Amino acid sequence: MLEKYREPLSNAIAEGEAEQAVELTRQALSEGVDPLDIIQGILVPALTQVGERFQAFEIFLPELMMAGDAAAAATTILEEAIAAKGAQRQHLGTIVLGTVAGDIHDIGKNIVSTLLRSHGFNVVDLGRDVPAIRFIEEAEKHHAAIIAMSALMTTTRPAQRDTINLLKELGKRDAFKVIVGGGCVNAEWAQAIGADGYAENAAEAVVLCKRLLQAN
Ligand code: B12
Repeated sequence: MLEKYREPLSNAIAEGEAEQAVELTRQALSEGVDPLDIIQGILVPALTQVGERFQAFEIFLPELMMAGDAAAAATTILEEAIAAKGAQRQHLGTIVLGTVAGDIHDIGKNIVSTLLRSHGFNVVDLGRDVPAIRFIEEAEKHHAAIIAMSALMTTTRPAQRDTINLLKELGKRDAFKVIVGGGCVNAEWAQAIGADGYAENAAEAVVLCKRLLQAN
């Protein structure tokens, strides 16, 4: 069933056809396709390809922005479907989540937020372009167990390290678990900056957060 939507939905995103992307997403969901399969199987590969074409100067910023908007519109529908499926009442702990300073990419961060919520976590979503100090202040304010940072660019990735270093400077490193993710992040980077964990996608982020909280 996913196959049926791969080409039309990928094209709608690549061409920045937001309405069509939303319509196709609704159709796929109504036929019982799993929202996470649409994200991982169609949305992420389509956006990866858009990114590669941008990097190769085959498309330019307006096209990148239109593709981003189309993907964000489809994601909103998918997030609603995920939330409706997993309306859990349990409270597994609080996670403060945001995209780091200087970075406005938030499609992936929003998916992580929705999935964590649907699995019973209380997520305080700080949005995008979040300074290091704000992650810490909000985590303290909300008695969070985990600080989760998304970064999509090699130029903004160091901001994840800045937050960890600031926690150390303030003598608060042990107060929170810190996890990192986003397109330009990997396990080696997470280890190098002293994060407590990394996850490649939203589903793995849920597993990671559950594991980290059990270890407490
Ligand atoms: C869409 C997009 C945009 C949209 C963003 C819209 C939005 N609301 O987010 C717009 C058009 C605004 C945009 C702008 C720019 N972009 Co852009 N963009 C992309 C693109 C094509 C897709 C990103 C995306 O949404 N992927 C899909 C989501 C679902 O994947 P994800 O974010 O990785 O998230 C998943 C996992 O990583 C994980 N995850 C995510 N966060 C977290 C957090 C935690 C804690 C955990 C555990 C897991 C986790 O779970 C998610 C779901 O599975 C990427 C290409 C790429 N390969 O990433 C370029 C890309 C990131 N952009 C790039 C660039 C250069 C820019 C601009 C600088 C362009 C410009 N000249 O202005 C600006 C930056 C502005 C800024 N200050 O941030 C470059 C970055 C290069 C680099 N230096 O590393 C990329 C890689 C394109 C490229 N190949 O050149 N962009």
